[in-house]
Amino acid sequence: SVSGMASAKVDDDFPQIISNNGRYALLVDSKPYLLLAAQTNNSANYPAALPDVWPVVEQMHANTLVIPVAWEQVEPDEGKFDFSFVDTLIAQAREKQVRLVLLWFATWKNNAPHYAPAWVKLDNQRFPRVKTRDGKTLNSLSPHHRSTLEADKKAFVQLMRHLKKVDRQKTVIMVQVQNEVGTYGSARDYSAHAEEIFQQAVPQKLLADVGKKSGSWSEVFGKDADEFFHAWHIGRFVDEITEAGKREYPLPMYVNVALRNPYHPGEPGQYSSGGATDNVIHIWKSAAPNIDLIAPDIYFRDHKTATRVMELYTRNDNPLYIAEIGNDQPYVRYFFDAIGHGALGFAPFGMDNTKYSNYPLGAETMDEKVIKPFADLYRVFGAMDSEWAEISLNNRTWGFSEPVDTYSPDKELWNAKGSDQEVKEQRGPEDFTQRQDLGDWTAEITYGRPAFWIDPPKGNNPASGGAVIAELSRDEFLVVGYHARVSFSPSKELQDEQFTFERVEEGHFENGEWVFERVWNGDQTDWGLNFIYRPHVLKVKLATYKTN
Ligand code: N0T
Repeated sequence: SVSGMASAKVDDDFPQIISNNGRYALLVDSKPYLLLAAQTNNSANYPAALPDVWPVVEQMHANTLVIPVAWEQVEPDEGKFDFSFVDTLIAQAREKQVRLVLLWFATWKNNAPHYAPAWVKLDNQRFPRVKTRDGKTLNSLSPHHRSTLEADKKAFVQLMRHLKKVDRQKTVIMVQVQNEVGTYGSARDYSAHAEEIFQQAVPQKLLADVGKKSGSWSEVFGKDADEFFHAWHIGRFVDEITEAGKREYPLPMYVNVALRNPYHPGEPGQYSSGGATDNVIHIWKSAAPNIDLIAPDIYFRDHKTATRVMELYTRNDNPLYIAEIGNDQPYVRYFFDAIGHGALGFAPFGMDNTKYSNYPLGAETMDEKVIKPFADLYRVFGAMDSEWAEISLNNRTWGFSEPVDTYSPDKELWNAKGSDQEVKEQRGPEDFTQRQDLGDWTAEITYGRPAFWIDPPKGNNPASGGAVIAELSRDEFLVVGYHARVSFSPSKELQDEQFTFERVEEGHFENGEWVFERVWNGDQTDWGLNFIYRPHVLKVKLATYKTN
C-alpha cells in the first residue's frame, strides 16, 4: 500500500490514495478521481493573478488547479499568519467547481529559499545554507538544522490546521511539500556541522530498508555517499514536516522532482542533488514514509526520455503522478503514456494568462493553439474521470504515444538528448509502429497513415498521436486514441484462429455505467480503428470463429 496510508486512518469520504495489487487511485468524495490538472506559472499565488488563471482552467476542461502557497505570504512576520490568499482561492475554486492541489513553497523552491519569508532567508546564522567542499556558501538551505525544520514545520502545520477549519467540503485534495527540493552546485552540505553528521554511522532504518551492513556513509555507499546522505537528510526533513501536517489534517502529500536525465545523468549538483532523482528513489522511500508519492516534473521533449521517466517512477511502491510537464505541443501526447501507467493525474505547467512563458521548457506563448490539444484530451477523459480512474485501479492498462519526435526545420528539439536526430532520414514504417502483447490479443498502434488501406505509417507532423487501452475482460477492451490507428490481431495463444471485431461501440459513461451511442463499422473499422481529429471512446469486443 502507499506508505503514508498505513498510519493515516481517515474517513471514507476524505481524499486518500488506495491501492490494488500495485495499481492505484486517488479517492475524492469516496470515488476514484483522475486529476486532469493545470498548474499555474510561478508567482500566480496572489488574488490579483487569479482572474488570469481560471479562464485557462476552463478552456482546458481541467478539473483540478495546481497552485503555490508561499511561506513568505502566510507568515510574513514570524508567528503572524495570514491565510487570506488561501481563503480567496478556495472560494473561487468552489464557484468554478474545480478542485485544488496546493504547493507548499517553503525551505526549498527549486533548490533555493526564495519563497521563504525575509526573516528566514536573511538570517543565515539561524537558518544556515549549504556549503560546498571549498567552503563556498550556496543559496540552498541546509537540511541539517532543527531551527530551519521547526520554523518550516510550524508554518506548514498552521496551513493544514487552517484547511481543516475552512475546507469541510474538501476543495483541496492534495498537497505538495516543498518544490523540487535539492541543491544545485554541490552534492551535499560540507559545513563543519554537516561533516560531523556525515562521519556518523548510517541510520539502522536505512540500512535495513536497502539491505546494507552497518558502517559510515562512505563505507556503506562508496562514491554515492555524498548524494545519498543529502537525499536521506532532505527526505527526513520533508517527512517530518509532512507527518506533522498530516497529524493536523491528513491529505495525501507528495514531492515533485527536478529530474536528472536518465540517459545522461551527469554529476549530483549538476542536477538537483538530494531530490528524489531516479537513482535515489529507494533512499527517499526509506527516509520519507509519510510521503505518498514521488512525482516527476517532465521537461524532456523527446519520446525516449519522457517515456523512460514514466517507467522509472511507476513502481509497486509508487503511483505515477505527473506533477509537472511542459505545456508545449510535443508533450501533449505523453498524457497517453501516463494514464497507460495508471497515473493518478497529469499537470501541464504554466497554464494561465499571466503573460509569462517558461520557454524553452514549455510553449513560447500561451494561446488557443497551446490549450486546444490538452482540451481535446481533458474533455473526453473529464466526462469519464471517475470511471477511468476506477478502471485503472482494477484493470491492466497500456499507453502509447507517437515515438518519432518531429523538429521544426530551423530549431532542434530542446532538451532532447535521448532523441537521435541523425537517423531521421532513414525512417521506415516500423519506426511508426508499436505493438503490445495484451495476452490473447496483440495491439498495433500506427501513426500518420491514410484512413484507408494498409499504406504504411509515415508519422504525423508534428508528432501528436497516442492511444490508451484498458482490459475490461478477456476479449473486451476500452480504447481511446488520438491521431493514431489501433488494430488488433491474435497473439500466439490464438495463432491459427479466424478473428473479427464482434462489435465496436462508441459511447460514454454516466454514473459508472457505459452508455452506448453507436456501432463503429465500415470505414471506421475496416482498416483498424482510425482516430482522426479528436479522441473517441470505444468499447471493443474481439472474437474468433470456426471455419469447419
Ligand atoms: C520547474 C518549473 C517551475 C537542462 C520551471 C523545472 C516550477 C519548477 N522547474 O518553469 O519553476 O516551479 O518545479 C526545472 C527544469 C530544468 C530543466 C533544465 C534542463
